[in-house]
Amino acid sequence: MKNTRIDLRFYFITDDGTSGSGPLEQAKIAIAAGATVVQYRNKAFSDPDFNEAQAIAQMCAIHGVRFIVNDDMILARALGADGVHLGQQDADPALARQILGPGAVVGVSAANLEELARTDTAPCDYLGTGPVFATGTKADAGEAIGLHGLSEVVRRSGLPVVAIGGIFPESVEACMESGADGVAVISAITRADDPAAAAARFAAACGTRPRVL
Ligand code: 3NM
Repeated sequence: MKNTRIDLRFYFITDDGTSGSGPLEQAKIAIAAGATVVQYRNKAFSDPDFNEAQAIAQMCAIHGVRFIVNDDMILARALGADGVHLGQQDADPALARQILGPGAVVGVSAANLEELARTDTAPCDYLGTGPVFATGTKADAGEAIGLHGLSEVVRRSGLPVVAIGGIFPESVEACMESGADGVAVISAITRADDPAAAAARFAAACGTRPRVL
């Protein structure tokens, strides 16, 4: 089975670039606010991070939040994650599907229509596209595609689409109106003066409900 149903509305991604709170604290804030997905993204992953990643996985399981690991299928399996998110330079989606099995969530990034055309979307459950707006969080993110670019990818992909890159609570409605099923966010929460308040504004814009942790 493919195209596992996943509620993409409020897709939080952990930030490994902040000097303040770490991924666990960030994930707690997002889950409490009403995130529907947490992606563990740690490009500088090292052994001591495993316990932290596991704690996030457990928190997601308890609260019915989908837990996705960026790039690393071995880590995803070790953590009992719901699935993986793959960039264009990462493993092939078909391989991920084969390794993780029919019930896993497999997501893939395609920055724009050109990348989408090169992507094997058949084994995937959803597509991440962007940056929709300018972002300082990912150095190699490329040019922003804007809302028009987002709507074109939505129209062509045939998959649920999550918009990523430079998204703030104020831009959620426009992304949804452009056909996105959800928004993925890092810095507008993790680098906000008040991350919990920022996460609550995302939840309100995405139509999700807060949880008691
Ligand atoms: N991927 P922020 S943009 C992780 O375009 C990531 O594929 C992107 O962070 C892509 O919400 C991005 O801080 C960073 O802009 C998103």
